[in-house]
Amino acid sequence: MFSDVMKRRQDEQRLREEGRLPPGQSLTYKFPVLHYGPVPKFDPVTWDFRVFGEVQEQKQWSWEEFQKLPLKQVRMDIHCVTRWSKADTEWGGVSLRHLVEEGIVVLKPSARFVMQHCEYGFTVNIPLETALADNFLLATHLDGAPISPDHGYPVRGVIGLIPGRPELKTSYLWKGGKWLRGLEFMPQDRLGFWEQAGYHNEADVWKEQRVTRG
Ligand SMILES: Nc1nc2c(c(=O)[nH]1)N[C@H]1C(S)=C(S)[C@@H](COP(=O)(O)O)O[C@H]1N2
Ligand SMILES: [Mo]
Repeated sequence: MFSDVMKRRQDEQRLREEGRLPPGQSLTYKFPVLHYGPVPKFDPVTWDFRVFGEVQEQKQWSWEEFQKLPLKQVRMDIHCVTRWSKADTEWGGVSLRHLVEEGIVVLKPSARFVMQHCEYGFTVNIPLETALADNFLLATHLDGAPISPDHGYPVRGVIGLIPGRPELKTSYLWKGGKWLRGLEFMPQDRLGFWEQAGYHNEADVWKEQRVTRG
């Protein structure tokens, strides 16, 4: 409808003025679903979350244990490489930064990159700095409700733009793995699933780092 188009244009204009709409992006009020392969079934009995690689002590949390980790809320705008953006999404979940600060996860000095390991062997790589930033969350909730199955239930990595924090690098949403089952801390970078397929390794939304070979 005409008024919907007008509202979107106004919101886009406002976000642009606030420095919240990266180049080539347009606003949506929906939440599109994008991934490779089927949506996995969740079994709370067999599900676990592993923390391994360059850590002092490996972890293997059951779903019950994972739910007891300290919770954090983060309000972010999310930006998809397919050119839609969604403003003011409220995520709840576990902050890796917080786990490290609390000594729940102790990293070795050699840890420099993180591989997110998801169901079916899907992987996404990010630098440690990105994984430890305030705008990366191991999210279980969106806008107060558990994440829906097609958006990654029960846990997904999510990365977005925190308004007023321009110093934080913002990556496209694909840098958050849905149906996340573990984090591997690595001394060197390795490419994840989409990165091997030609998606840009850095994925900075302001630099429009969408694909490696354009
Ligand atoms: N496990 C898994 N996570 C994934 C993907 C995938 O194929 N498998 N695709 C990524 C891509 S390309 C995008 S754009 C976002 C989309 O997240 P959404 O479906 O919640 O919008 O998920 C990312 N996480
Ligand atoms: Mo994507």
